[in-house]
Amino acid sequence: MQAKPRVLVARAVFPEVIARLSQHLEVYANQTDEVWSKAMLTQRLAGMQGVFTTGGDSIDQQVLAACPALKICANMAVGYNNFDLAAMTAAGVLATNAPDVLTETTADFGFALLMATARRITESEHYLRAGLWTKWSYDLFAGADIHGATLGILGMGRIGQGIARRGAHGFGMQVIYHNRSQLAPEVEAELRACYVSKAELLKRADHLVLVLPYSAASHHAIGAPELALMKPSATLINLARGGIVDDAALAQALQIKTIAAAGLDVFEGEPALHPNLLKIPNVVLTPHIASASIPTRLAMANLAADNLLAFFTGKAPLTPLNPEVLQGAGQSAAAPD
Ligand code: 8YV
Repeated sequence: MQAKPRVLVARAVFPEVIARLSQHLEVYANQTDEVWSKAMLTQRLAGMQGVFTTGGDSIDQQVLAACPALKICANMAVGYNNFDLAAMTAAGVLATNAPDVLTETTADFGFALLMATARRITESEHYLRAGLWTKWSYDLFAGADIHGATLGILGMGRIGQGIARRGAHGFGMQVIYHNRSQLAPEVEAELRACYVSKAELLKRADHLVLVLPYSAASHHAIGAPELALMKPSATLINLARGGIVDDAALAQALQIKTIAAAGLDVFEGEPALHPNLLKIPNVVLTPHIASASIPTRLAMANLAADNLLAFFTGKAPLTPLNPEVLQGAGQSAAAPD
């Protein structure tokens, strides 16, 4: 009998997902959820044909060179900046991600973070818990309105569109966006969204939500010069990736009130945070949980597992990022002797 393909699951996941994978694959799980350095991951990947990764597990040229048996990397994330996709394609390694299943949950969270930030929810709760609330005042934690305001969206993919829909249809917001490419007129009409230049977006938005993918091109897309263009009353929400915002420049802008407030779910160098962000009150900080509803995280894990199972049972993976490597997939999926 042919040996089952060996697959490493780099981080702890739902036990039922490990059980599903184990029906067809020899699974090396990390259910104690140790966070491995790249060297440790590389060591554990030796002899593995597949890997189940999360957004923090980097698969680059070095890892690929050290793990020639590797045939597929299935990311439990829609973002895949942890993959060197060109190097994977060159090495004939299939990459898959986990799109769609998290869109609505992430868009919900974008709104939650926007509302918490604009209406100063966490700041006021900290004040109350600290026993500082002694009287009602006309301007106590008075913030910005959401209904009727101008919602700016930078990056108009699936999640951006989910946020636009909520803003336009749920809160009567005027939606403006900037993206690499303009949406089709019928999509713009449905979303009631208007395409503008990046500079106009920065100048006009009352609330600016970042939902663009991270790449060398989007590194520090929001830094001191961009923040300076924004309204002093504006809020900035980063749901996308750390590194898109220059966190040091943002902390400074929040301190001197270049903008009013920010809500951040992702950080440069996370889980570490720029220390200045922890010192200022007008920022809502959450630990990369935008997709973290239980059904959605389960759906993301199952989609990554489905990709692995499809690949190793000779079926078409559901969400390939470099489908060109599937030419000759029959031999790619073969288990070792
Ligand atoms: C994940 C995310 O929670 O899907 C993404 O790109 O950022 C999050 O939904 C995280 O990357 C874990 O894999």
